[in-house]
Amino acid sequence: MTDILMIGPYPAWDMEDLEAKYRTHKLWEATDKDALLTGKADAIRAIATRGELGASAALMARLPKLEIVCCYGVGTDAIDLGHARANGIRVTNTPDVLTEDVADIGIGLLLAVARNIPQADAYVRNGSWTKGNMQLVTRVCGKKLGIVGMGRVGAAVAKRAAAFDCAISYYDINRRGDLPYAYVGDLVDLARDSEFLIVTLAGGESTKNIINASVLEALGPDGILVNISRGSTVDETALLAALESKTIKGAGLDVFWNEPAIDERFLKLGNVVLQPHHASGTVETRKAMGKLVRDNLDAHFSGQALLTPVV
Ligand code: 8YV
Repeated sequence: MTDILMIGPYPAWDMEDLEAKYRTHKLWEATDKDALLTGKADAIRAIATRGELGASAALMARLPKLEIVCCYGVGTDAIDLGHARANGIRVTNTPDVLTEDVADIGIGLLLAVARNIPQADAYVRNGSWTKGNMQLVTRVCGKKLGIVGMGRVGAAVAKRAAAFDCAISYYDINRRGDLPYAYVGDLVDLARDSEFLIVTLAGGESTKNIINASVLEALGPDGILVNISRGSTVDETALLAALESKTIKGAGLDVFWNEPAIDERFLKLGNVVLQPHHASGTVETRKAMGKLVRDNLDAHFSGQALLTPVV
């Protein structure tokens, strides 16, 4: 049996399949992680990781027989791709299968913040409805939406927003000639001209803190920010200040710096809706993601072409 290192758990249906075919070493369960890595260094040929857990160069360097890193997630920003490339280590991810669910949550968070859906739920549950009328909220349909990042998820968000009759503009490094939406080459300009911003960018150094104080100021006191990309794309110090001082109206956040131990200031805010990095977390999508990870592993170890190679 081939030895694989798992950085974090997968759902039971994936674990069963992996454990039937491979000798799995579970790093998250190991009381002495160092001993596990040293003891199995000459056996481990693959890493199965998750988007938010990744695989560092230091970890990969400890495994001289490592051939492949398979990521349960589309974002590979937490995997040191440079190290993988330089050392002939293949990397795969799970694109496409999660696009629609992530886009759904982008629109869901926007609706939840603008229409105060969590507050409305609390209003009914705590009996306030019997004593008066809930305060009026913000319309979503027909508004100006800026999408930050027009990749697969950005395009899927745009498709949904078009059905809400939103006027759609976007910022990206590349202009998409195949899409009908207005391209804005400057993020501050996009924020100034938008009522809502939905961030769908890939994480990594080039997008770190790209949603900064200037972007938030341009979005303005009626603006809503939604982040379904990576926590790293938003300057959280600036965001918390903007939310606390209400220089933006609100935010819907699926991702954060320091997940899952997020900044506790978020928990005290009434103008945010928070998600536990769960945009791809439907049974349907997670089954497809797990299958893609397993199919990539099986393909690699049977000498077939990888299904979704990154490196
Ligand atoms: C996570 C993600 O991988 O696709 C990505 O990049 O961040 C997510 O889908 C998911 O939470 C599984 O760990």
